Amino acid sequence: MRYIDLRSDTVTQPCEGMRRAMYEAEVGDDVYGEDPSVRRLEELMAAATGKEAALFVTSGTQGNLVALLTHCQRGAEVILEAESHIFYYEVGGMSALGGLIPVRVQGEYGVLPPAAVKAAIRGDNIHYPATGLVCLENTHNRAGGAVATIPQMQAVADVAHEHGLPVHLDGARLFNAAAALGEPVARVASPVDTVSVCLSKGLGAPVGSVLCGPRDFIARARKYRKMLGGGLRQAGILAAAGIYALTHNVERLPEDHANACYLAEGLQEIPGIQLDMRSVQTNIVIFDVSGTGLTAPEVSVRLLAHGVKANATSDRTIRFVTHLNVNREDCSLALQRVKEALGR
Ligand code: TLP
Repeated sequence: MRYIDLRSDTVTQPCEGMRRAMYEAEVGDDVYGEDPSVRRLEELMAAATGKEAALFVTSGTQGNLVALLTHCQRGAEVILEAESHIFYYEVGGMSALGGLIPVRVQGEYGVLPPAAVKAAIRGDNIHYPATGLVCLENTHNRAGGAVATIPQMQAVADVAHEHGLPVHLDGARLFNAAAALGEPVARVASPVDTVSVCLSKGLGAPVGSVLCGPRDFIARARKYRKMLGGGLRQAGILAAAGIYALTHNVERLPEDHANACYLAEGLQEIPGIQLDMRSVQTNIVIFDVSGTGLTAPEVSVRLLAHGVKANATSDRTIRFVTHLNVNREDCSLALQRVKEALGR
């Protein structure tokens, strides 16, 4: 049986053109700053996000951690959305390795309310830890790929900046956000000081993220990347895949969004499944299966037996993610298989 893999947009296979670009990549030792392909990727991403400089890192997790370490002193509080990836899925690295304290603020569809952010900023009191940073996430993973608009991001950034705080954006799927908003990536990133963008999600590269921000910030970040073991040598082989992704896989992102919408519309017709169409804005569909009488992990096992790979994101919810290796036909077949798996 051919599996339809909807676990994540991280599961894509590099195409032949991408593999050829990797094979042919010009390389050098990037710890010496001598890898021309890495430099080119960093220049391209800095330009795309409208930031002065950029740093190629191994993963989204490393990009966020390097950013947090560079922005904050140990013991500082970091304000982030309650269900943010940095809090939920990054192994607590900010606290374990950075000595940083997460301050979770409940968002709506992943969007932080500016007033709640303001209320979470610490005042000047000898007893308090200092607030060091405000983090945003766009698109928001656990909010079902929901998008924050530029004015929504700007409103939070204004509060942070008024209090002298920098703003970091977990932009793992920033290109999806920009595609959904119909805005240039740089405009979407304009409210924030720094942004980490993943190449290995919707863009389809096998490895890598890029952290972008002011030149002096990136110079300091380079040292933290080295500290975390992220100083790679002939990394141009990987950067070449990223350059290929940026030049070939950005314009097709709306296709993934349309496929997610198609999946969502089909899923909500299936008895026992509940879904909030308002959250379906990009390439992620999170749906509640509790009406089937099964738990989400149980449904996930049944789906696998019927040839659909998908992750449970809680006891009640399953996540489908579309990407460049699933087309409309696969989505249609996936819906058929969900019905079979649930005996509908
Ligand atoms: N997300 C992965 C899993 O970790 C859940 C996925 O399959 O969606 N920020 C956001 C918003 C992300 O969704 C992810 C990956 C990351 C950061 C971390 O990126 P990597 O996996 O490259 O460390």
